Amino acid sequence: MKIAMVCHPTHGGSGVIASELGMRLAKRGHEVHFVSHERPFRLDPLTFGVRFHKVHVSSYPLFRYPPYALALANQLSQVIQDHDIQVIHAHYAIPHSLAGILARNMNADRNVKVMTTLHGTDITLIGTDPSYTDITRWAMQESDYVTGVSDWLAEVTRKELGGDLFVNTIPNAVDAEVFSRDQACSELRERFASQGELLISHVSNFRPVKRTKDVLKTFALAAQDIPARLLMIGDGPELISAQAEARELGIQDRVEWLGIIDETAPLLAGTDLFLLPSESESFGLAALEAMASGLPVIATDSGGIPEVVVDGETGFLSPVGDIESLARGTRELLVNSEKRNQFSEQARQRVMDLFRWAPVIERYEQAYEGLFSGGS
Ligand code: GMT
Repeated sequence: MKIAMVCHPTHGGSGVIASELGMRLAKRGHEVHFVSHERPFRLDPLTFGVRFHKVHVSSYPLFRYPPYALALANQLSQVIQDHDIQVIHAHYAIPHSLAGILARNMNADRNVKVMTTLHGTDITLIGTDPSYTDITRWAMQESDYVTGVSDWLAEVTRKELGGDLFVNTIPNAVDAEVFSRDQACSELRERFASQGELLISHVSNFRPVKRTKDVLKTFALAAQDIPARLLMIGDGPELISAQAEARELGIQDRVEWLGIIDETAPLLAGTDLFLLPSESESFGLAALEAMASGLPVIATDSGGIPEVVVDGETGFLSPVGDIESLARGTRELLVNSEKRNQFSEQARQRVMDLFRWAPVIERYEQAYEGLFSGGS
């Protein structure tokens, strides 16, 4: 098939999923055209069958807000015509799905379909913002097919936008060869932890929804008398206040701020435990990558996280903001290496059973085919 993939190119789970999906579809013989304002960071532009089309947004002085959605729709329309695109697969509702619908309608003489994959904040934050609610609902109704990355997200979407909306869950997946204990780099581990020290990791974009300060508070309480260090991977609006929090908690010497890292796999695999105390996650791709790397995950019992992390089996889940509970689980796995290893194996096994790419790709392929046979 000829597919136009639209996603956010910056660091974030939806761009990762779109890139990994697109490259795999290309390896299976499809022609995949990525359309965005930058090349998505996980997209290898040399992948056979993959093309990247950059969206140019002109900044005319009259435009206080350059109309990216329109430039995207225009570029999509050109790609449809130049490459006989059959499916526009939009990751994230606004503006991608909307631009896809515009481009489809601009080419009404062609049989182009729009599939939208919802990733979470496009519904929970943007879709519930009164400035965007009606247009998000309309974009979902006008999409030819809508998928969501967890049952929780599908349910929330129906609740927020209308009970009659059909949202099929196709979960996220992870490359279990790239994210694997086998990728652990001992030099990297030694750089951050001395002999006998344990390493806890956290990866996010440090936005309020990630509750970055809870990572620090949990670490401070759980590891107050345990030799352990914390690796903070990522960057975002809460970085400065989180660094201030680390100083206030007196743990600044035990925390490494590593900034954005494109390839986290060798680093993650060299750590022992992963923290994700988010306010909400529709899925929690960071947790899935950690589990594939053999890390038990300490997370919150929020959103779609329980569909990924099993409490008492692959990690521990706590109520949002409950630092004592988060710290209790963290501490238990820090002091009990037997349990840590058992959870590590179970985490990896859960990924292998439920979240490998091969079956997920097949489900997307079936959905694409169904768009034309009426049976998706
Ligand atoms: O929230 C983010 O950090 C970015 C956002 C995105 O669009 O990249 O993440 C959402 O999509 C990911 C991939 O499906 C999910 O794993 C994340 O849970 C989801 N984030 C939230 O729901 C907060």
